[in-house]
Amino acid sequence: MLGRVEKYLLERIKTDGSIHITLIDPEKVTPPQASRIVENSKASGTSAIMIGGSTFVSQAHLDDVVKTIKRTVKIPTILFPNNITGISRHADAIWFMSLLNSVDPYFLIGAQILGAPLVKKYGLEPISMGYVIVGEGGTAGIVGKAIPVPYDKPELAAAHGLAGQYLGMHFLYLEGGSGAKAPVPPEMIRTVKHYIDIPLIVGGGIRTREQALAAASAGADVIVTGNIVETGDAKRRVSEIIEGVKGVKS
Ligand code: 1GP
Repeated sequence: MLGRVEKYLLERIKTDGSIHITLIDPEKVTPPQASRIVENSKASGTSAIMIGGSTFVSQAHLDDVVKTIKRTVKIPTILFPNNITGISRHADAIWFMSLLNSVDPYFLIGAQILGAPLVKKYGLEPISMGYVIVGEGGTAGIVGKAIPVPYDKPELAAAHGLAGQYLGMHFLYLEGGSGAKAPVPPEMIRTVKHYIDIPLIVGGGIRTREQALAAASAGADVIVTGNIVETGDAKRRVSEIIEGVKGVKS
């Protein structure tokens, strides 16, 4: 049976075509800053809030950020953990994810084994997701000991995605790395989308309406942006991106 947040995401995708999710990196913001960002993003039409970063954040700070976000907006909060330290009891759901192109079993299944009892104990909704790091990979690629799939090898990314789907994962995330110089190319998105039947999430380096539109038109069901919400004119840029994503049926 599907959980509440997963059902909500699938319904939003069905109705809107492609949707946007705002990523908050708890390492980079104070709770009041997080509150301001999510308020603006919600007003611009973002569908959910993801919370996670690539390095370490204290449990107390993560809890504070999640609690503040929950108080500010009513859309779902989904943890995006890089390790077991990314779990907070205050969120609605957690991407229960495996880094499919990691060479370290810890990021394939080790952290998940350690974290699963906590997910159960906290009553978080686990949403199964295959995570593939592509292109330059950024900090996530280094921390997760991934062998990133080069941007000019779309069929290799598709093979990772298909393997994730056949293993029973419900979503696939193509990650270009936070702050990537170039976002995941539309050609790679198109190829992966052609092979898989599960919803496709794309993020990393998306900064403009055109880039978001290109990703959505190529088949991304969910566009994630993190970095741009931390810039000065975040409100305008996020609403432009959401505008670009809206109504694109892949
Ligand atoms: C990173 O894909 C996300 O995990 C978002 O990337 O911060 O570059 O938007 P940006």
